Amino acid sequence: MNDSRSIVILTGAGISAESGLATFRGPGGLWEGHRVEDVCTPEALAADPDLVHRFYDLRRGALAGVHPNAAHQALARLDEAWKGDLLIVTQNVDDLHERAGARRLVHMHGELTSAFCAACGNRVRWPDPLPPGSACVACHQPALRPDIVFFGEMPYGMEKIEEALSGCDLFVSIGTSGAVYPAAGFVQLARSYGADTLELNLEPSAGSHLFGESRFGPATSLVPAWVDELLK
Ligand code: BV8
Repeated sequence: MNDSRSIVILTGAGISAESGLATFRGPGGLWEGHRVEDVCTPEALAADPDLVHRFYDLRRGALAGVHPNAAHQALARLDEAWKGDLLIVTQNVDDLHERAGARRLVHMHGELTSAFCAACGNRVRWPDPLPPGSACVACHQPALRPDIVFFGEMPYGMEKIEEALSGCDLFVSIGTSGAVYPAAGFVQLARSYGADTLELNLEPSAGSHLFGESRFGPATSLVPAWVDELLK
């Protein structure tokens, strides 16, 4: 594949698993026994703000103790070296892609290290615990919430993502179960535009049958090998 061609890469919790961050739907994937679908909703936030804020405080607090792994580092190396268009679309809310050096990156489900004001829409970097009712730095309302896209909310960057998908020659999905939309539908969109499609995952996912090629194994071995292939 010559390096003027355009690549879109979708990542999910599986790319951060070997850094020590639990996935959602795998063994041990429940957060304190909660299914992410039950905690990650506007209704849960309204009904039990302490639970939802604590769920995200726990995960934000875990970031200091984990580091990017060889898969994150390989994607950052590709981002640096690739002369064609390239976009990493992550469903993950951890900061491991950027800590590995990735630049052409979109967090479509939000970020743990950001807070969002439900009153005025202001976004602010927030690396610390975020108690319910924290005051917004812009409008001073006690309306800061985790800057996370909950179920039923519109993912971030969809225009940019759809534009990248419409022009890509290769769509690669790494470490995602294909359980959550619209991310799980990107492979069909890419195929409809004539892109080649590749899945790198620990085991077959809900969408494996939609990919031109699937490779199964841990991301820290599959992703560096794939990037080496691409850059040689
Ligand atoms: C929306 C927040 C519309 C952050 C998350 C169409 C059909 C059906 C349902 C819907 C649909 N369209 C919309 C929906 C509803 C819903 C949805 O998809 N529901 C599902 C459950 C059926 N979607 C939404 O609500 C989305 N919003 O569509 O809005 C709209 C339109 C107009 C106006 C307003 C709204 C919003 C979805 C975002 C929800 N937020 N999380 C957080 O808390 O982290 S979702 C959550 O699941 C995470 O973001 C996570 O990223 C995502 C997907 O999970 P994965 O990343 O895939 O992780 P998982 O554990 O599932 O799988 C890990 C994989 O890794 C496995 O395959 C495993 O084998 C592999 N693996 C493990 N170890 C390794 C590995 N691979 C490699 N190496 C390893 N070592």
